[in-house]
Order: sequence, then structure tokens, then C-alpha cells
Amino acid sequence: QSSIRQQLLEVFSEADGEFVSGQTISEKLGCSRTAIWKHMEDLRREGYELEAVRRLGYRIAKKPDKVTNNEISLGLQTEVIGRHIHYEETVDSTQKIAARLAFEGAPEGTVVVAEEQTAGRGRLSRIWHSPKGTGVWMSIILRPAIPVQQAPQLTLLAAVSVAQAIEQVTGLSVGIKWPNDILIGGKKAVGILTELQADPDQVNAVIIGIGVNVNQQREHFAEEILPIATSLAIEAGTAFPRASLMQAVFLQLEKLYKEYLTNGFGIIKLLWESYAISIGREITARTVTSTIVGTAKGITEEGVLLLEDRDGRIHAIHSADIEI
Ligand code: BT5
Repeated sequence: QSSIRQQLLEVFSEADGEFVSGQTISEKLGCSRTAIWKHMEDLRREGYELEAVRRLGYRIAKKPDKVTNNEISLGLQTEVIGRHIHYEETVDSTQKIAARLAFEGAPEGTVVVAEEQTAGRGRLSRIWHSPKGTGVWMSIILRPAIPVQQAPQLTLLAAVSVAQAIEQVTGLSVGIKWPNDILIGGKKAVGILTELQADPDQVNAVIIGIGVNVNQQREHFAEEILPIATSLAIEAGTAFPRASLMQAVFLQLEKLYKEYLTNGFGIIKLLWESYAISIGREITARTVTSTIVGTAKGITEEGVLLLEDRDGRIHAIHSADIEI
């Protein structure tokens, strides 16, 4: 069933906005005009605008700006990441669903994505605002065979992938603030949250939650984050199809993840440092227990931030909020 619908979308996609006759479609798909008509009705219900003109046939006049399976799968170039999509309109948090699926054995590369989150979360049980249809709110399941202490590397790897994807899709230039924020013009456009399912010595699943503000305008932002948040659309002055951005993230992530599994963190560390906006600057790191002011020296092979305080002592920061 769903593969016929997928093929139907592919036929339209190949036609690139031109009309395709009912005859051609039914020949290509090897099913009756009535069967095809039913699938077209399904597409309409999903928000596709299908135009029908006598003697010319059908064309897609407008695709929905949704992040459904169809939209993501069509033209996806990856082998693993994004090959299993779990899509929902509204969820509390995609992290929660992904955690359940990972626990139940979902394969590597499984992605949970929603149009809206009602209880999107950041680190330390902070809130992640996720208004409907405006951003990419997704969680990706990876299953690397690595020891637990290396898991933070994957947050940094994910940040680099998203940074690269955003630059490709939008042409904007972005910076990364350790460990997990992507900033544009000093404001936060992306937050990343990595959670683990692990035995004492071995990771079973890493769940990478990525929130990208894509098409929000200023009025979409809650008052408390308005001064610190931005979106790709605000920065670029134009909207972007969210599914295309997701495809770009998946492709970059897959490339870097393969590099990571074969050659380790080396190249990813260099790439991360090339995006880092705090290295060499004086910053304030607030951990759960203390506040340290110092110069950010760089990150270790494990992805831990090194901070040199005014007395020349080096502090290894595993988890903190950074003020620049
Ligand atoms: C983060 O936490 O930045 C990680 C956010 C991860 C969100 C994704 S969305 C998909 C997946 N499902 C989830 O439930 N979560 C993940 P943290 O570094 O703790 O930053 C949180 C802070 O960012 C908040 O306290 C706000 O100040 C700010 N903030 C909240 N929503 C924002 C938004 N949409 N844009 C920019 N800043 C925001």
C-alpha cells in the first residue's frame, strides 16, 4: 500500500511539476486508475494539492510543509540514518518516544519526528519550545559500540553535522557554543540533547535529540526566549522546507558517524573546533556545583571542555552552561 503511494510520489517528482496522464501513472505503477485515485485522495488528506486537468492528467500543485515519512524519504541519500521514520503530529517529547523504541530494539538510524512537542525538553529538565509546524523536532537513535565516557563525542559530532547541513541548505554561517548550541548571529537556532541507554561499560543506544528553529518568525517565540533565540527563516529572510533540512542533516551525520566509527574522533574534533565560538575566549562555566571563570582552551579527545582559570589551573568541564 504505502509503497504504491511512494511510487506515485516518485512519478510526480520525476515529472517535476509537469502534468502526468492517468494512463502513464497506471502503467508505471502497474495498478488500476481506481487504485491510483484512492492513493491520490490519501495524499490530498495529507495536505498535498493535486491539480487535475482533462487530457493533461495530474500534477502536484503544492506539497504540504510537513515532515512526514513521504516528504523525508523521497530523495533521501542515506543508507542508515532516516531509513526508519516514526512520525507524529503531536507528542510530548520525541526523546521519550525514541527512548522507548530504542529499548524495544529499534534499529540504528531510526528517527522520531513530530510537528509539535508539548513537553519538549532541554538539559536539566529545562523546556524546549517546539511550536507546531515551524521547526524540526526530532530524535535519532544510534547504536555505536563505544564505552560510556565517549558518548559526549556524539553530541559534538551531531552539532557539526547540523552546522554543516544548515550552511548547505541556507548559506548562513553558524557557530557552535560548547557543548550543544548552534548560534547564528549570537542567538540560539539549534539545541541538541544526547541521552544514553547503557550498561556500566558499554553503550546500547544513544538518542540524539535535535531541535532546529526553522520557519518561526519573531512573534512565534515565547517572550522569555525572544532575546536569545532565532530561526533560520529570520536570519535568511526566507522559509525553508523542513524535510530537505532533515535530509541534509541525515546525510552529514551519516558521513561523520562513519568517519567516527572507522577513524575515531580526530577529524570530528578538528571540524568542531573550526565552528567553535568560545575557544580562546574568556567564558563563565556554571556547573551544577560551581561557577568557573576562565579561558576556553579547547576540547579533549573525549569531548570535554578545558578551561584555564586566572591562576593558570586547568579545569575539565563535563557539563555546564557557558556564558560568553
Ligand atoms: C538544549 O537544552 O538546547 C537541548 C534542546 C533539545 C531539543 C530537542 S527537540 C527534539 C528532542 N525532543 C526533546 O524533548 N528535546 C530534543 P539546553 O542547553 O538545556 O537549553 C535549554 C534552554 O534553551 C531553555 O532553558 C531556553 O532558555 C532555551 N530555549 C528553549 N526553547 C528554545 C528554542 N525553541 N529556541 C532557542 N532557545 C530555546
